[in-house]
Amino acid sequence: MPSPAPTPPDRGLRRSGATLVTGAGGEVGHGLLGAMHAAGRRNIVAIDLRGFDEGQQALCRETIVGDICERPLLQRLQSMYEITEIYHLAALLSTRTEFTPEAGHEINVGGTLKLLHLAAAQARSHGKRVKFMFPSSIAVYGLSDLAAKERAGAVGEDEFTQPTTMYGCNKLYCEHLGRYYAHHYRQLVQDRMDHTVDFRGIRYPGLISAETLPSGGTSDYAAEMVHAAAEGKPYSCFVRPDTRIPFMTMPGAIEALLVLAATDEQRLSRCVYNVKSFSPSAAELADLVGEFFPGALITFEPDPQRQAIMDSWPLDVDDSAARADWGYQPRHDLRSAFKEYLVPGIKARYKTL
Ligand code: AKB
Repeated sequence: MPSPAPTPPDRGLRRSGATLVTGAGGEVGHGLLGAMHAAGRRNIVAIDLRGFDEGQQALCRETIVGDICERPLLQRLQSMYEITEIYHLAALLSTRTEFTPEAGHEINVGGTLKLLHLAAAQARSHGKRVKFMFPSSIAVYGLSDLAAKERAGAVGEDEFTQPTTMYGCNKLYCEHLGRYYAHHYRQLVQDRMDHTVDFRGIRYPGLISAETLPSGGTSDYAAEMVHAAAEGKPYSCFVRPDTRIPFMTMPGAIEALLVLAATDEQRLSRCVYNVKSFSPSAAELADLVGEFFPGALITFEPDPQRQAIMDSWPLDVDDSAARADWGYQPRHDLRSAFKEYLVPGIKARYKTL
């Protein structure tokens, strides 16, 4: 369904100030809209290919069901709003992208490029820099085999960036695109406006949400395990019990994004940061699920292809730069993630006693 033709602004009317959130109906978007509204923000324009429920609509100035790759939609945003912040969450995750790599590239890279261009055009039209918040991923890392993964331990932002998935390639390239728009965009033209975009990214580990079900990620086994237990359903885990990668809870992920966004740019030594909270094995996750949901029935039937992706992602990440530059602190450790967030949240969602 093509978006409506752009509505030209009336003469004399100013465009409304706005923060744009793409992929707002997804896992991160769901929590981000709530956190922004709770913080008193009333200028959110939310876009998603999927519809929005009434609760989400109540949190936003406007909700738009549309494709960020469609030019008419981008032109309408340009004519209607003075956008000073963009949270670009729209993406096809690692597992889903492997079935349609070219489509994944179109969405993940094409969409990001169009939004970076919108940010630069907005900055030139209203004269203020546009803050562009970008959720990158541990998928940008590629360890050659399990021995290399063990040896590497907690990897730093500039190590092992040889992704083995299209999604990881997309995220890594978009980090470079963001850096280009922030520091080198149109560097040879005379009428260049310096630094139109303030690009900031976080390389998220696996994310576990109590409020939403994961969709299309290779790290989804952690959240799927917990949700299945809460519904009283058996769960067949698609990775080995010894599989270990970094994770964090959704509230921790959203808090980190908002803290980074609010940090004075002078304090930042880099565009993109690692963050993490805990790095459990799949077996340790299953044990905790069994402790909090005694009837949980979890088995392990590794899918060799998805296991290979997991084995290329790091055991852990070094988040010292985030801690030093903008005071990042994990919101939960593994046990408090279950006790304080996941178990009460998921029991409320499924009304499990
Ligand atoms: C995925 O599993 O693809 C994502 C990610 C780690 O970026 N959740």
